[in-house]
Amino acid sequence: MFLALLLSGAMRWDVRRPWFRYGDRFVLSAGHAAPLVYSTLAVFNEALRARFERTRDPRFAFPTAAKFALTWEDLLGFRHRGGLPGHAEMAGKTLFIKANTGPSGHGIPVAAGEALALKVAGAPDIRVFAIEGEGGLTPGSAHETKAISWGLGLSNLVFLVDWNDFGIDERRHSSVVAGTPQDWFGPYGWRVTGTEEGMEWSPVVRTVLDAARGANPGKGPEHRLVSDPQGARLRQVRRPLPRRPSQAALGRVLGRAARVHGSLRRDLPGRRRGCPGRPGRDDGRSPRQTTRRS
Ligand SMILES: Cc1ncc(C[n+]2csc(CCOP(=O)(O)OP(=O)(O)O)c2C)c(N)n1
Repeated sequence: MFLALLLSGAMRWDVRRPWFRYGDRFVLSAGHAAPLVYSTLAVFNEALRARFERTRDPRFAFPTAAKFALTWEDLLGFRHRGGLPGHAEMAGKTLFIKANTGPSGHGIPVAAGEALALKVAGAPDIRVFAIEGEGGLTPGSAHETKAISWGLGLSNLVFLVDWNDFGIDERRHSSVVAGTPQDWFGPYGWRVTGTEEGMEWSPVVRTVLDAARGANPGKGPEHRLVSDPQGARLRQVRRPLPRRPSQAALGRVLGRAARVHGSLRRDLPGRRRGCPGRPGRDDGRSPRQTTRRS
């Protein structure tokens, strides 16, 4: 879903210029998925870097000497002091993410606030895309935001939900998040679209494009204040819960991962203590400033 959003053209953005003023905004409401965003940016940036090295074409060069480009070296500092934080900051190499989100559901009000600010600023064509899991829809603030978004006519807000019936617990999410996306968004006046084939590229791209650019009839000027925010749901095909690995198997996998991680970090040129890719240093602020939690 995240890749479909970035690569389908649904969202206007530029990996080289995350500060791009007229670009669409991205809020990772499912803040726990920060590693997904980090690694995706690293892959894109690596592709750019390789292309530039091959062609020397300035279109593929990082502006500002790659100061804001998150690369694979930065991934090795994930959750290490001074490195990429567990919940992303809108700073340094993660300017792409427009808010620090950690607690489930807390990105929804932020995304709505950003959408409102853009409307008030006279830039309603700039969209705000937020991604959340269905587990993040349970806080009261999510309900209040759904209601006020409709009242404020935030047609520039697109909320993507990875409705996979799965969280961090052993039981299915549907045991606490009953109903469907339509049940959760429809009564609040949101337009709900989606696909059951959440693991298939084409249906997901179609859904994301429809959510971002499909008809939104309530948007006419006469209904400005009550136009429908656009919502999308993406529902993965139901899968059986994965079998829980034994402690021994888990230990083996984690041990192997730690060894690979350790050797990669050791091999980095010019590394002493701490970790590479310090976003805080890059934007001229101390690591303490940039790793502060909200
Ligand atoms: C308020 C709050 N409580 C608990 C957590 C811990 N937590 C991290 S991820 C997660 C499950 C999220 O499930 P879902 O939103 O469905 O996302 P998915 O697992 O599908 O990515 C929980 C409960 C949290 N981040 N915030």
